[in-house]
Amino acid sequence: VGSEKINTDIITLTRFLTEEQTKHKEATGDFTLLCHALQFAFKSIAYYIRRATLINLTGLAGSSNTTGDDQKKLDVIGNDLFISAMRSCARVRLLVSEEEEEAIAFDEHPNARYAVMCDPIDGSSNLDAGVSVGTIFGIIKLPEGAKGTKEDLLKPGTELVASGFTMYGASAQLVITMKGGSVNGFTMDNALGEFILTHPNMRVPKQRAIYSVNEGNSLYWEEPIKEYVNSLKYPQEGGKPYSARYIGSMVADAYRTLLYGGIFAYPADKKSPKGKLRILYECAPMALVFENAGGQAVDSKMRRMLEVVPEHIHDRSGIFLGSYDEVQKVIDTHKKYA
Ligand code: AHM
Ligand code: MG
Repeated sequence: VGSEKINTDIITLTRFLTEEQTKHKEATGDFTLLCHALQFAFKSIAYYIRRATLINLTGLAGSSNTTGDDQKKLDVIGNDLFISAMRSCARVRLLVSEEEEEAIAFDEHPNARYAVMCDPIDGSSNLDAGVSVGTIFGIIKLPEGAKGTKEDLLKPGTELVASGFTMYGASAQLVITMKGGSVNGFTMDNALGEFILTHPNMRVPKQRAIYSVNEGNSLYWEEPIKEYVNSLKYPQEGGKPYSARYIGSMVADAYRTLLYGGIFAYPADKKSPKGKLRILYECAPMALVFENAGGQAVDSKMRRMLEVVPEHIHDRSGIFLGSYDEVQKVIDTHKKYA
């Protein structure tokens, strides 16, 4: 090895969680245990995604989920892995999954204090082409005496104690943030089988000329969105137009936006007046990540995304998130129409 310096003081996710726990005197270790279970779910989903083509897991599973999408075999596996990890850690009372019509109540753990919201494999239309997909999660703490009913879940994102996502890309990248805390990014080291802290205290750049939106929907867009996107493409007085980047996996588009800056949008439109992405397990968890990284996230009515309260667990919303200044431009354009 010679003069090469080897870092022997590696911060794994496990170590990071332990250190976080010791910062909170009142902590019971329940949250840490729950995060360990999450970590296992991410590792195992990452493993199956990597093996998918080899062990014939791509393609449809022959069933439909609540919103009528065709389910992929991997959607089913990811969902099952996630549910079983959450059940077995015995710290989760309620679980909402994109793939399950009803919230799952773990009645065998009546005293568990947490509820988890997740999209086990988001962006799964990309799976067969080997394009990045991800898992999104949000965690809330149930109040003392909560009965563990659906109503306990219909809370705004301001109630999240933690959220984040894992992107299964060239490597598996885990981003996690806690309420009022910083955003930290970990990279899976397959040889060690550990997530390593590689991106401490992530900050989204204040601005960047990149926009990320499915422009195929522009026929259905409302006027303010049309004006805003046009202003990026046809800037005034010789300004440079923005670059377009759209992967079609929210996790991958959001991860790039977090690192490089810019804006990611999935607006509500005439075809989908409520938007496409789900509040509890897509919009709110991402909004907490971006706010804690110094960015902004708003819905199609330009309300702070974290304050939007769903009426049903699978409710959707329009969303704009990313660099502070880029999201501000959307807000300012909408003000002219108010
Ligand atoms: P999914 O949860 O069914 O995978 O759908 C969510 C995905 C997001 O990852 C992505 O941002 C968006 O849907 C892409 O939608 P579209 O194909 O309409 O551009
Ligand atoms: Mg999804």
